[in-house]
Amino acid sequence: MENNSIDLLTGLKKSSRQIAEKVICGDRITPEEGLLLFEEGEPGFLGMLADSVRQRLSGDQVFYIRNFHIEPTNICVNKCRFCSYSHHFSPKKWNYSVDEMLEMVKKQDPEAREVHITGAVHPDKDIYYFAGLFSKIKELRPSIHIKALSAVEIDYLTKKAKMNFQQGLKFLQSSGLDSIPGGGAEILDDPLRDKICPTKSTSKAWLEIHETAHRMGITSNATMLYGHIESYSHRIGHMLQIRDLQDKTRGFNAFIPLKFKSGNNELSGVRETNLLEDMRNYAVARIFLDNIPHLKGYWPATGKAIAQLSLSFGVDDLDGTISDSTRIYSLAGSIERNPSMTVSEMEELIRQAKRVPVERNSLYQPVG
Ligand code: V47
Ligand code: SF4
Repeated sequence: MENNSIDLLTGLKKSSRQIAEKVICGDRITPEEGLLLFEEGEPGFLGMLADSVRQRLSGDQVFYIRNFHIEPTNICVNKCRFCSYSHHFSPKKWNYSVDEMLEMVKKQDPEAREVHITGAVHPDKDIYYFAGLFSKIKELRPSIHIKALSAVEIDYLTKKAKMNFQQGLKFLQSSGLDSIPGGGAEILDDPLRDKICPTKSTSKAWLEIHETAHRMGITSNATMLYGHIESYSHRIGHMLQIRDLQDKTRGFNAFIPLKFKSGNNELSGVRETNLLEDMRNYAVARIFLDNIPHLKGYWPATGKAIAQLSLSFGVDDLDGTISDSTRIYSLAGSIERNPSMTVSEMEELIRQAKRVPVERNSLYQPVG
């Protein structure tokens, strides 16, 4: 009999059945096996495997947080080809003052536990400006968790201040920074980065910043921008580097696949991935990244219905209530023009998927 023949009992190829056995036993899959899942995995099969990993890690719980964003500016020294948000492509241009941002904080939900602050890399802003912003936010709302500055922003700010990553992060931490978001990772492959974001931080810098943060007790997330000009091998290579770093530090809270949205940017000619591809991507991420506790379905980017469906493909975290405070995805064509969810809407969406909603803090501890 041929080596990769169909097993009559399961209907699976031998290679797929072997991977399934590994995943169900909690064993790690290899990059080659990850690639095979991307190339040959049928959606129902991938969903079942991803679900077994999610169930092992989170049971029936689906997490969310009361949060909002601040995007200080969209004026950017970079010109990433997939970006619709920066002043190079957006019809709007903004650069808020610290006072304006403090006013935003005052107006936001008093029960919000987290503010996510990230934006473009403005040529005139420095590390002292952000340190001042963070400390003033903490004066206003001492208990709020500040998740701020992607590794790309940290790279720029620390270099400008002639600090190394540890010095820069220590200074920001002492000013109120609590954790760092996962942005700027895109695909951690420099030849590919040269094509889609040529002036952005290197893969090495992104990984070093996260590693340094983790060693200082600052946790973070990791994103992956997929569905543009990358291949499945690029995606696996990206996730392998995240998995390897997580083995060393255990500092990543969540992995966040970000589907490329083609509205109004230099890659607008690229056709967006379809729904099955998006679900395949969530599932393979959940199966491959066995050491990352949470997989986030970022609904302002995907829309609520797709986020709900992703709960059957490994996702156990729906980010948060957002409160109409981010523009990154609406400017790129997301159906969520003014993303906002009430707590009851969020909980209903999770219950409809037969899961248990759990309000969390930024460190994924249940609250409320
Ligand atoms: O790095 C920009 C992506 C990221 C587009 O850590 C695009 O909790 C798709 O990192 N199509 C920034 N994606 C956002 C980000 C993030 C979002 C939500 C939660 C967290 C977290 C982090 O947005 C960028 C880039 O990968 N992005 N333009 C676009 N047209
Ligand atoms: Fe600037 Fe970020 Fe847009 Fe790149 S993705 S151009 S760094 S705002």
